[in-house]
Amino acid sequence: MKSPSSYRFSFGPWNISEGADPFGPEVRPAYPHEQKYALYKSLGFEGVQFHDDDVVTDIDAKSPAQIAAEARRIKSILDNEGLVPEFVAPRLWFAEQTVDGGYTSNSASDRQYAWERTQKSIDIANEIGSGALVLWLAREGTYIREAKDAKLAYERILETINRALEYDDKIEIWIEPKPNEPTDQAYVPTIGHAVALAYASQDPNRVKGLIETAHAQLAGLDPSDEMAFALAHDKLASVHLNDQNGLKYDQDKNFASSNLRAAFNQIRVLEAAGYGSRGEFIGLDVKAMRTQKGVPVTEHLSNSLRMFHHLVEKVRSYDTAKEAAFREARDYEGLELYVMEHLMGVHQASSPSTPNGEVLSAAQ
Ligand code: 3MF
Ligand code: MG
Ligand code: MG
Repeated sequence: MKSPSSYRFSFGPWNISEGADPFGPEVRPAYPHEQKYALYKSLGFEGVQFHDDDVVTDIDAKSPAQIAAEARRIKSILDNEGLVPEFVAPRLWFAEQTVDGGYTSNSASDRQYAWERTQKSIDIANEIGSGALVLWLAREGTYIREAKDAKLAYERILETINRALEYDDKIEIWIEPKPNEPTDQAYVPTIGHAVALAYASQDPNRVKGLIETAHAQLAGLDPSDEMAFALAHDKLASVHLNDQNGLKYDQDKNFASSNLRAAFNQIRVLEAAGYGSRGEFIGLDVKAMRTQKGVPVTEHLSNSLRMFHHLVEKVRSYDTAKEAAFREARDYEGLELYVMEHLMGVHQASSPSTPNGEVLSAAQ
């Protein structure tokens, strides 16, 4: 069993944000992008998740040689700080060419732009020493269903995945599903869709998923079951742990802050599967509260990490023999009470009982 410190943690520079919400302006001055790398280690993180333009600014204006040089410069910063680049994601949801999506746009020139950004992201990943391309398919969806041919859109996403696999014979593609926002409906809303794309691709072993807690919740699904599904197919490459208070805008709240039991269950599932033993990161995708003062604001990251560590302890002190006995007796009322009291730190002598109310010996 791993010690909590044996997990490796990551986040993206966008998580040290200026505090804007979807309807308002920024409320804090920007913390200089390249100074963020110096914060990682002291906050307890060693992995950096990148958008392509976090590595290479003004990416459209730069030649391949300039892109490579810029990426090498960032790599030397990472090396100096002792940081590891986890993945690179083409930030297609910021580009004017992709207002109606990239890979699934009806416009051939938009699709070409999206493909070129994807190639550049793979080139950048290679330069900085990351083996993974993340596709958060943000704008690959529709505001209204009639806007696109959905079947063709699915085919185009698969075609893009295959092109990327062909373009580089080592890169892995990690799909981060999300059901909506910024579109009304996204084409890859759940990990099931992502895993289907993986199997349909020409190299299923190199196509995996990244599950964000809040994205599963926005789809009305349980994040721990989504993770379990990916793990059962050996397709969980990374996670974005965070939280979400019901069906609202994408909140990226602190891990465990709204749904403590669901957070416990995510770690329970990850631990049971040995997640992390092949170097997978525990990634966080959390946003600071708009009201938080100071620059840079980082408490949301350190507090989420702290909750993760506390919950790892809760998972490791959870009595699986007791759980097994409750399951055997099919006493889920008893099991639930045990889980809740365990989470609350209340230690009552709860034991499974038979339908007649006799206490089972296995759990005593
Ligand atoms: C989406 C992501 C990131 C976003 C980031 C934007 C890889 O959930 O994880 O894409 O860029 O969250 O704020
Ligand atoms: Mg989110
Ligand atoms: Mg995310």
